[in-house]
Amino acid sequence: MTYQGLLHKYGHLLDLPTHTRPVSLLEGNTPLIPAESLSRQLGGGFELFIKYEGLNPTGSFKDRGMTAAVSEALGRGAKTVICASTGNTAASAAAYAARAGLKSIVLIPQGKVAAGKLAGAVAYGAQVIQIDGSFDDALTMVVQISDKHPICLVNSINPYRIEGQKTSAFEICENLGAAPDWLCLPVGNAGNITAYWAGFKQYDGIKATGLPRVLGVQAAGAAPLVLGHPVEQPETVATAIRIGKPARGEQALEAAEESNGRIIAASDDQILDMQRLLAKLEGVWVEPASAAGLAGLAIEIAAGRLNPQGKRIVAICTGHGMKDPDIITRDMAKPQIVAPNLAALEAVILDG
Ligand code: AN7
Repeated sequence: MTYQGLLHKYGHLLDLPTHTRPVSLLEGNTPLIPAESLSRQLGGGFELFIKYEGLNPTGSFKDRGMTAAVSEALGRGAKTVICASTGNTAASAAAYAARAGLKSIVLIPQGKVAAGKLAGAVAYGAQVIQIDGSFDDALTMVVQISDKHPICLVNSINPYRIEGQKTSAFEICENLGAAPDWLCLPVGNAGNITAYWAGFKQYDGIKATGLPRVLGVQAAGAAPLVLGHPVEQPETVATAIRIGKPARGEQALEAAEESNGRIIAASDDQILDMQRLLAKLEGVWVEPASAAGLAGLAIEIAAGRLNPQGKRIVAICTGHGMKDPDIITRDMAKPQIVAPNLAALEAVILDG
């Protein structure tokens, strides 16, 4: 049977109200790509898979939660959805709202949103508002306005977002036949780590697939869950996770503790090194935030704190590299310019 999207496939496992009216872009069903070269580079002796969430319709995992949240909002009779966003949530909310015939409003931190994300929100017809402040300021504002006016909040505070995002855990268990030993993923506002943990627990309850240990990774300049206190001025090249007061921080800490895992920080250099390594070794180009989970894995293996031998590890790569092309191109040398003839081409590509 042809694939009809996440609510069609997994709706019976999600806690959604009966008024929900499915709005889908056939999100989910993303590939779990074996990463043998990267596994070898990290010392070898273990199975590593990349869950490539950048292949969702708007280029990030946010589409899993957004199909659920916008479907519920539409069924309830909402006319407008709103979110604060570092970019990916904005693009996703705008796309699903467009498909549902709803108005979307997105609040983004000024000047800190990757080009591909902002362009997406504009293309899908959102009202885009830049806040002279951080993501955390923007989130406070959308919570306040949706309390006061009939505007539906679609940040991951919205419980249906979490319901939709559980589906990735279900897919991993189905693909592998069991939960992996470790799951590594980036942590920003902490909705995704919360959703994975809930999803793995639920699936284990149904099919006894076991549970992974969870390694959550924040950017060092935006690591409130590692530091144990909010970060007033978060700063990182991984703008998607430039978040100082995660809405679901408590649940993220619980997921780490219950799973016998942990939340750690990776520096911007470690994140960017992993972004390049993944692209060069595996042909998988992700945005910086999406490389954070793998960067954290590399840190833990190198420090001897995580022994991967004989283990099966899944890294969640949350968003596509094309969302943030500037990161790659800003430091590169301009491509060589060659005269339009064979001899000139031979001169630059043949050795000696
Ligand atoms: C690529 O779009 O918060 O821990 O406003 O875009 O569930 O927040 C994005 C977050 C990881 C962190 N990877 O997930 C937003 C936003 C990418 C992201 C995260 C985000 P959460």
